Amino acid sequence: MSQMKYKTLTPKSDEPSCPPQVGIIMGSDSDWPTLKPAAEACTEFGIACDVRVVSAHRTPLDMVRYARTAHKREVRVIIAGAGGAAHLPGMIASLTPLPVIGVPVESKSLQGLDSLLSIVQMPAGVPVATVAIGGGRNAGLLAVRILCANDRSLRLRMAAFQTRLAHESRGKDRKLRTEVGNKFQF
Ligand code: RP5
Repeated sequence: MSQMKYKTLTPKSDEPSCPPQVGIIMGSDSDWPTLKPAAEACTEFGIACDVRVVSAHRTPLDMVRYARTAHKREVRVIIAGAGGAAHLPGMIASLTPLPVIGVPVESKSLQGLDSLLSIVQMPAGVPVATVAIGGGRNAGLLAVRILCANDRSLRLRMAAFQTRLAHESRGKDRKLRTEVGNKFQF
């Protein structure tokens, strides 16, 4: 089982510290390896996040308190990861006005298909933006994009990130073409 190394991730920068804008919660500390890339993605963009274990089944009252107070603590996006029955993201979405991103955690018996279906099949009126099974990094990047809507400087950083991603992809294209060349042309 993983160890939670820190409760709040703060960006390494000279910017004045501000309350965490992204709340990252998970059903158990065994979910942390899946959610850690979300925290790292936020940190890459200078977004502080609050990291908590809050269980829909084991600590339901803590879950309610967390969801009801997150927006008052200036959290703007909640990332919720869970595995198996995976009720946490949906229950949080039913209690908060904030956008919720659900991360299905890979389970031992069903490889995360149970988590995915549980998180993604929300009733109309209570949305959860669900990423892929194990998609912690994309959850973090999506949280950053949501914050981009009201933050020009963050938007510029996201655009620079996308340019870098494209550059890396073209590098892979060049490398593959160099290695494989026209071996497969007849
Ligand atoms: C879920 O049960 C958690 O989100 C976790 O993915 C799964 C197993 O939890 P542990 O038994 O590892 O605490 O609630």
